[in-house]
Amino acid sequence: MRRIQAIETITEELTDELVVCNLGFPSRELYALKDRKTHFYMLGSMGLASSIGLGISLSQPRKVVVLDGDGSLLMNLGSFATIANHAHDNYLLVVLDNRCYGSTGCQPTATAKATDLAAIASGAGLHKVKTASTVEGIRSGVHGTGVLIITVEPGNADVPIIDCEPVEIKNRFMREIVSACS
Ligand SMILES: Cc1ncc(C[n+]2csc(CCOP(=O)(O)OP(=O)(O)O)c2C)c(N)n1
Ligand SMILES: [Mg+2]
Repeated sequence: MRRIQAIETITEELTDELVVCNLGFPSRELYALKDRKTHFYMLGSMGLASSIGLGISLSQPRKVVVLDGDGSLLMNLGSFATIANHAHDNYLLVVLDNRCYGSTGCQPTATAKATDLAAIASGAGLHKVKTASTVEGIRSGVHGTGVLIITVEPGNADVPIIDCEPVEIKNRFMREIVSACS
């Protein structure tokens, strides 16, 4: 399955959850498939989606779903330990593992060879770690919490760049959180 099909399956299952999406093509694919005010598209900071999503989940009650990449998560592996020790039951980290830095030319990441993200997550203390590689697995997994690692094929969809200004992405997302809390 290609990453865009995994993202499409996830969007079909989600309703009003807050979504923080990894930079590059994953955000572009999500935006092209389905744009919502509840989506926060990362436009620059590789590796920080899981941490930003965790902070949001701790500050309000709504469920937060993070769509991260293998390469980005590998840049911030300590995030697993922070999630294991601090996340509440409203946080799901989805890792779209295409075994490469897909957005910048598909140079192989460590998961292409020896590194097992699910084992690292468990070792960091996370009890709810699932893996999926099918549409059905994604459909059920995305309703859980903890970590869901989805194996996808390399390849980016032919989708345009996001035509919403970064400040507007931030502002509308913040308004969405505030209105849900008030
Ligand atoms: C700190 C930092 N290093 C490098 C980049 C350039 N960069 C943007 S996206 C990307 C690849 C991301 O790979 P991954 O997280 O696996 O997501 P994928 O595109 O494969 O879905 C890279 C290297 C960046 N934005 N920030
Ligand atoms: Mg990747």
